[in-house]
Amino acid sequence: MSQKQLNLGIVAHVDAGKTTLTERLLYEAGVIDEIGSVDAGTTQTDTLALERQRGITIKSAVTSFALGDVHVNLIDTPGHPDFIAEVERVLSVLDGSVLVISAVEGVQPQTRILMRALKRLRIPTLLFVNKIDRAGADEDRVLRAISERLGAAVLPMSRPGGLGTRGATVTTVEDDELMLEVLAENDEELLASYVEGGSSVPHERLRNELASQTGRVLVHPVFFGSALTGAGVEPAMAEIAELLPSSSGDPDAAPSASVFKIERAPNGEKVAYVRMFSGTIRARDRVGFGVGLEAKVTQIAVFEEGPAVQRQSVAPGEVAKLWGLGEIQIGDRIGEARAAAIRPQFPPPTLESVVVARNPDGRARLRGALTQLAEQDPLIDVQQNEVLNEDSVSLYGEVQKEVIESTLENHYGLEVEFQDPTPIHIERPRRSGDAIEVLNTETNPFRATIGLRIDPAPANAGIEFRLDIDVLTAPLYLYKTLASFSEHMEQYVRDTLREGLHGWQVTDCVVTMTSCAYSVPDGPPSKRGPLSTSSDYRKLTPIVLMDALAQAGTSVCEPVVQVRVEVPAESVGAVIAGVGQLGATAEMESLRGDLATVDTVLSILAAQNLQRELMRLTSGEGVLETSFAGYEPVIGEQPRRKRTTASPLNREEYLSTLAGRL
Ligand SMILES: Nc1nc2c(ncn2[C@@H]2O[C@H](COP(=O)(O)OP(=O)(O)OP(=O)(O)O)[C@@H](O)[C@H]2O)c(=O)[nH]1
Ligand SMILES: [Mg+2]
Repeated sequence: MSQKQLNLGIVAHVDAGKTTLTERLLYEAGVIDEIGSVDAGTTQTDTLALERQRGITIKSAVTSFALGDVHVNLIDTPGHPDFIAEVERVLSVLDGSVLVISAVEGVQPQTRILMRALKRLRIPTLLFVNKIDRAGADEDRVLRAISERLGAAVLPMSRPGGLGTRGATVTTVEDDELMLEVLAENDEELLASYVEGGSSVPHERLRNELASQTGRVLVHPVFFGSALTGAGVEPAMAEIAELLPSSSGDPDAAPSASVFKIERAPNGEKVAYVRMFSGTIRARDRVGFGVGLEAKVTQIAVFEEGPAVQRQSVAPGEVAKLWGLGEIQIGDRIGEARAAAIRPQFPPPTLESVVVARNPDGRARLRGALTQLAEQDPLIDVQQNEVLNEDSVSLYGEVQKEVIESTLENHYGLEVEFQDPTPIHIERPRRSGDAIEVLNTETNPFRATIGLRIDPAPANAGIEFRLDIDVLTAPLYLYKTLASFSEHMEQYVRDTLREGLHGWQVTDCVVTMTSCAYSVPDGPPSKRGPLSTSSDYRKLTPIVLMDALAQAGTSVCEPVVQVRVEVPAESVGAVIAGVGQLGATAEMESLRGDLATVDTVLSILAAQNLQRELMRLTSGEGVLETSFAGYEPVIGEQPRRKRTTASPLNREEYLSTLAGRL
């Protein structure tokens, strides 16, 4: 009898009004009696002290309400690009979303980035055009921008009146003709009716088709409103349950759930937020997750009306907080072997910065604190350099840096200093390379045979691991199944590739295991089993893989951004010359009236330089917009990053650090 569940994300560019809309929805649904405000720091979902001070959302937050017979888990997400990683993880657990667009600021670069991801992941999405009460709100401009810049087929479901005034209102559009026109694009039968004049299509048929096409992400219904005054929110809310598909699953199936958020309880205990896909988890159940890990769930809280409440079990479709899973990580699947590496939807952080504790005894505590932060946000990616005795974190930008800084100060009592951020490079193999270490030979200190080949893969392919060995040679007595052996080997490979020939992450490659053997005792078959242990495979993999990589060679690539500058027409020449001085070429993309746009691709640092120069070149009139455009090989000298671990290429040193660690 599991209830219909709708896991609904609210996403948008920064300041579009997501948190205000969340508050308004909770109020309309009767969950809260009084509306909190972002500006007074009293909302249900911006609960962190830092969020309240700054008036921006930093972490995604879950709340819930009932919409008729559908139970909605609403996830309010941050809009600032520095916190895109939070959105990334939420996307994988959604049944539908509301994309908020400001009627004043309109479609922003971040809106386009989000829409692209929603379409790719096929997440049905309603659009809410917010802030119709603010001066400068414009209906036609926003609708045009949505279809032109978002490339989305839209169907206006409501229409604003008194735009730009506090008293702005919304009327519901009941236009079957318009609905038919939009829906006919994707339906042969409706197209035929449309061509014939269309009067014969019943309203019911159109409504069903609208829900179906919304569910298939072919159409995006658009609502106007003001989260602040409440205008237009009720009609939009009614349609959320009607047009977005809710989910249900088999409560008796094997449990399957996905972890999208980790938090520390006040007592320091780890709390995992999961969305259940199927099955049931009960308090005191043992569950499996990650690579071969298992633990007992000690406590469960489920979102019913507003915040989470303690319960004994969690059913399919529900979102829950689970206690007791000490080693669980964001992105883990419960009850299933680890999900095939999920492709990231958004760009990775491109900068990193060394963090130094000002407190004299701070280093060890700083490490502990950074490790906890990285657990809640895996993209922070802490690098602990034993050789240089320093720690660095990866960063999206200035705001994220400030947030980490104040969190360290307020939660951990640590004053820190960030050194100037530097770009994070990657390495790609240049050619194929292979290597092998054979059991019982002089060069091989471990009890295993491993052969590995590394081949270059296309840009953005990530790392792929394959087994190409005779099943009989795999140490199944250690790993139980071939799949589990493959999963563990893949982990060893990924760990090794974190630092390539020049110290950067190696990516865009396929690694194939070509040879394998384990050690059996000499002499007649005895009761003693084989001698190889999993640690032999774990420790030998880096030696073989780095040998193969050294043969392949790598090219170091730097992050580049697509840059678009909007400048007064008379500055175009100066800007193009300025880009030229940075070693790149620029083109004038368009000229509209007195405003020109100039496009170019630059390294992160060059883009920052251009940003600074722009002030001077355009007398403060220029606007620069950047978006991540991938990695380009560095010409000439290859930048290095100091390794944080001993290089397996230097076998003696590698083995002696391994020995030291034991
Ligand atoms: N006039 C007007 N102001 C609004 C409306 N909705 C939100 N605001 C204001 O816009 C500002 C940002 O609102 P938030 O709800 O924090 O926006 P957000 O999208 O959650 O922002 P982030 O989470 O930081 O990305 C606040 O000052 C709100 O009071 C609206 O409909 N009309
Ligand atoms: Mg917010």
